[in-house]
Amino acid sequence: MMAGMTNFFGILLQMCLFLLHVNLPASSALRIDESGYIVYCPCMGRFGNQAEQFLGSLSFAKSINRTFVIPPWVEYKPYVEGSLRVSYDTYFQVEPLKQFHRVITMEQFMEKLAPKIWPPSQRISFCYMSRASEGSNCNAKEGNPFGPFWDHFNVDFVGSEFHNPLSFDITSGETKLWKQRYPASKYPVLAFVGAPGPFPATESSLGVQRFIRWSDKIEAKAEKFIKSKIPERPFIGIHLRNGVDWRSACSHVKETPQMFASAQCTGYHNENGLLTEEVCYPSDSTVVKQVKNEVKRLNAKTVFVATDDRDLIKEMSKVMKKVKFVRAYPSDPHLDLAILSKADHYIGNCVSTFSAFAKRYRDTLGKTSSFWAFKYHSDKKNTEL
Ligand code: GFB
Repeated sequence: MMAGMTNFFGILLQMCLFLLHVNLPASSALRIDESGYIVYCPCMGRFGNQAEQFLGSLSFAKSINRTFVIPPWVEYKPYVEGSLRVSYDTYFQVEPLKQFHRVITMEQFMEKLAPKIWPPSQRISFCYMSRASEGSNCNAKEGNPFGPFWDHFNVDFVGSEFHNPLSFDITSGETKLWKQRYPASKYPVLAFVGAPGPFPATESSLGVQRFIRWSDKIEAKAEKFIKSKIPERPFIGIHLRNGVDWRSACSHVKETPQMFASAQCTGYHNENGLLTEEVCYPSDSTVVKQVKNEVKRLNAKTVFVATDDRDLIKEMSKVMKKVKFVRAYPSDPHLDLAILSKADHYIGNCVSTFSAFAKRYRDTLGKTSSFWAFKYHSDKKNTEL
């Protein structure tokens, strides 16, 4: 009797262990990639800027065949000193990225792999050239958000490596040179001071956007908002980038044919049209007129407004009395972007990288977008409209 019971419990235990094994999270079975890893701090700009460089950085990791360590987003909160780090999967899914290339989150990498393949004594920071005013050093931890970023993961660097003249341009044929100069056997981890991807994103990396998908949480939040606040469709989503920082940035437009994300409307060689101050900072009357035209064209019932500052809802309501204008409170950049990416039509700011994220996301869904005040060359048809 006793022996039978022991046997029974033994089998039960084995079954439990088997089930436990089957359900083990992927992280516990992490294999070391002999081709090496790329780690970096997204230390430049806010969300839109970091997203631009994310595209190029992931493309770069793929081109030199190293696993891409997905950094957290660096965020800044009003009236809060320093910076925050928000893990990638707070806003986006990790799984779709794996269809493009081998990836691991930085949190997992630091916890599970760094102790084995990147011990403290081997932590070298990579930069193009010295960033020190005196001596020769990447100074990877100097200033905010640099220091707090690496401190968050308990990383200190014991040396610097200047990778010039090698660049991150994946179209330049330097890929082979990176592999020759930094073989994974000697340099398992390339830890860059900043993103190893250009700003703004180049044409060659735009396709990566297809693999950047909202997390279930953000999706659900956006759907809930649309269901409760936008019951009547079609709805137009608009992005108004009109804070003081933007006004001052736009005053530099006359000095340059391209600025920030402007290639999304002008084309990379201004082949579609010209960048003007009005494109960068459209007047209120331009915004009202353009929204009115689109509302009429689409017979839109609702306009969703995302903005960093003035929503112009009062001004628009005056001339579109039957249209409902809505905005999400409290301000939530990712919720705004997710709603914009679901609108039936979108009007964005051509120069803003924040605007560009919504435009790229929509492109992957086959949805139409247009830009404030942008005039296409007469021989170019706006195929998006
Ligand atoms: O994302 P971002 O680099 O885009 O910076 P730009 C703009 C930030 O402003 C966003 C907030 O990350 C948000 O935090 N923001 C902008 C918004 N629009 C909205 C909105 O509609 N809703 C909400 N909730 N927040 C450039 C930077 O900003 O601005 C440059 O790229 C420079 O580095 C320049 O600082 C002045 O490209 O628009």
